[in-house]
Amino acid sequence: MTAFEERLASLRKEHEALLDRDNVPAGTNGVYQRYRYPVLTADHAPLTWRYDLHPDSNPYLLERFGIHAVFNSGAILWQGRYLLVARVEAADRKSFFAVAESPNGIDHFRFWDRPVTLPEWGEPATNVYDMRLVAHQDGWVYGIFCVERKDATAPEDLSAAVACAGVVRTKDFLHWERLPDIQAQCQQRNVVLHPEFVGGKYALYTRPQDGFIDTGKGGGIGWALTDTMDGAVIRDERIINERKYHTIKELKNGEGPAPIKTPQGWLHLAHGVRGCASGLRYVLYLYMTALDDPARMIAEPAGFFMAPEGDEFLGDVSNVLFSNGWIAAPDGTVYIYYASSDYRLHVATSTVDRLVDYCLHTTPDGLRTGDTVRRLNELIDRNLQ
Ligand code: M1P
Repeated sequence: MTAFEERLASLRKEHEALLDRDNVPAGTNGVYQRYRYPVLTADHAPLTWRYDLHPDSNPYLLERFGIHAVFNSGAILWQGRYLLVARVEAADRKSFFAVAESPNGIDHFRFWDRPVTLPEWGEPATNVYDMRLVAHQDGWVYGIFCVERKDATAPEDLSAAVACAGVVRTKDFLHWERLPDIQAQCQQRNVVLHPEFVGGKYALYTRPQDGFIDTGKGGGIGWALTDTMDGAVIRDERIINERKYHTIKELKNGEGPAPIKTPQGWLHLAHGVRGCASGLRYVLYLYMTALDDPARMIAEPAGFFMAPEGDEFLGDVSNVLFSNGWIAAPDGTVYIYYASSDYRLHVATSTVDRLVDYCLHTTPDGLRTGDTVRRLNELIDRNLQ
């Protein structure tokens, strides 16, 4: 065996061992179950993406294409298969989308042979990321994602960028039809399509923002109706989930995946961001809205639902949990795909019943320390009776 063949055999063995590894339940707090291993990392990327596998052109079998991170993923249960459309970040900082598939939702995820070749619309994007997948009542699976382009009005500021929502739709995850970017009055990220028509229109969760990073006057998660997704426009946007002083979403928030329909209401997963001495802290929270009016809040537990733990704290953008994908399986299990620190993707499992119970029976944020102590004393009183 040549040195090249030996190295290739060892790379293949290591890679297969990673892809074949069973996941193991880790800590649970009763509401959800974490797992020991991330479901997708840069190391899960196929060897054919990273190496030139020809001894004549790559005699040392060096990596020729750096894959740096795999994180924020859309998710869907499709013909019995758990599909993720992951944000894959190359060493050159550009993200792209790639489909990975698992038979059970918690391990053995494998990328399909090729990444998604996204059709362009308008000026070609500098970057794309964070696709929310939704099987809409109209029969299409939509993917809405952030499109980033250089801010042409500030050519001297190399960080100035503009975010808007790109739209694709598919029926097989192989062929993607690009629709026009969603038109809005301001920058938009974290735009999510509601799975059902509302009053005969498409409904969007939005996140208005004055700048590329800062939301500025953008007050939180918004709601807007549009006649079509083929040239969607955000016009009469109203805030349905506000950010507030001294909460986990003081600085900004954003809808996660599309909400899950439950008998008690629409169940939402979102991220909340606050500033602290170490930078921005991203946590996940849940809230619920009414079945007959998905824009009307009916429950919002105080504080975070999930926050970074252990290794999750560290990555390219530390202290971040972010989710744009979850799957509610027919047996009631919910698979929550969350990324840590913009670097790797994990799964946590729960059930619709538990998540609804958590939402409906955890008291809301009273916005003052006195109210927090009052709520705590009420619980202690009940327990000491
Ligand atoms: O770096 C944390 C997250 O920052 C952005 O989200 P938001 O606009 O809500 O702050 C996105 O770039 C997201 O991909 C990233 O994980």
